[in-house]
Amino acid sequence: MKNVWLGLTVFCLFFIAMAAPGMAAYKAEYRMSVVVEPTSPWGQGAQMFADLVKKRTDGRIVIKPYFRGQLYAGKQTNEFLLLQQGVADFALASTINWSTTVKELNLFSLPFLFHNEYKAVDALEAGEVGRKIFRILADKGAIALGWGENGFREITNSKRAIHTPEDLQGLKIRVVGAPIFTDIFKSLGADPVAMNWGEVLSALQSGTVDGQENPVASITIPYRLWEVNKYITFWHYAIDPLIFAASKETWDALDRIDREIISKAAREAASWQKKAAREGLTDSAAFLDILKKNGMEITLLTPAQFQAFKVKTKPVYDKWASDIGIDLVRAAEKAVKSVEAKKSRKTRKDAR
Ligand code: X2X
Repeated sequence: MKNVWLGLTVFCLFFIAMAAPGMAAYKAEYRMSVVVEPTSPWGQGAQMFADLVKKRTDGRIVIKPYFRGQLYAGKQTNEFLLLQQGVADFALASTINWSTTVKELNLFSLPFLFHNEYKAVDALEAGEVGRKIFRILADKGAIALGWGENGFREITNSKRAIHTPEDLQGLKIRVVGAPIFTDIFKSLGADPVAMNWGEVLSALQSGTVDGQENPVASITIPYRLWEVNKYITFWHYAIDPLIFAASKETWDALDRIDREIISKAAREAASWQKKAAREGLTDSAAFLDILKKNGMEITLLTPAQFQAFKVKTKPVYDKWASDIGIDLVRAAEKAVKSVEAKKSRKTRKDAR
């Protein structure tokens, strides 16, 4: 009997010793970086992820979203560094804000590449391109857990309706501090001003800038941009995917079961978040109504008008394509073509 007790005690001590390093490494609070307010689908997706993790780990892991970019103190393009350094444990981040550190992410900002083809975006994220991007992120210190979305970025301004590149001449347009955006707006004859999101509303109010570009469901509506900008043009010129991610440092200190719980919660929150961001897409009447009721003047481009913007920005596209990596760009172009081909086959079939 004595030997049995001794054996059990040794076994328990061994077990505690094995478990202790992992347990000891757990933090009382895990910090999650979010650029925007809690009220947008982006913010709500982050909160949903945090809530699911807390519930399913029985409170072992408490993730606190720090909204409005509180963790990076001003410079949103520094967000990836926070994950690399473990200052942020998690993030639900725009690919744009990380694109200055991870150049391949500029793929999604290539002007007019996706042009409203959400299915091509989904196919890319779920396929080899998505996996390659996740591997690149892991090599740089961030474990990607799922794709969310900010949405297609549409342009608003306070001066005039934009139908052609000429309408953009001389307009001061706020852009994120990622150089591809400065290149795009310069090529269109506008005057791009790089600025952090936290400063944009007051800059629009004071007239320091005339306009900005952001998705409707995630930004224009929750931030009530009609209070500062009367005109909006739907031109779907860039898609802005979001990525749920963990700092590698944080990830490595979690045990296997908790990692699985977190991965599953991220996938669920990502799929909810993406759907919410796409709700009532661009041309949906209900959606346009919200903007109209609030006094916005809406411009929808004809295919020929759209083409004029595409032609003007082609040199920027080509310049950035080689920087991003031609294989990634060709794969994206192929995905878009295949979605377009399917669509036109369907249109022909329906017309018969
Ligand atoms: O700064 C922006 O425009 C925003 C909120 O969309 C991003 O974080 C990329």
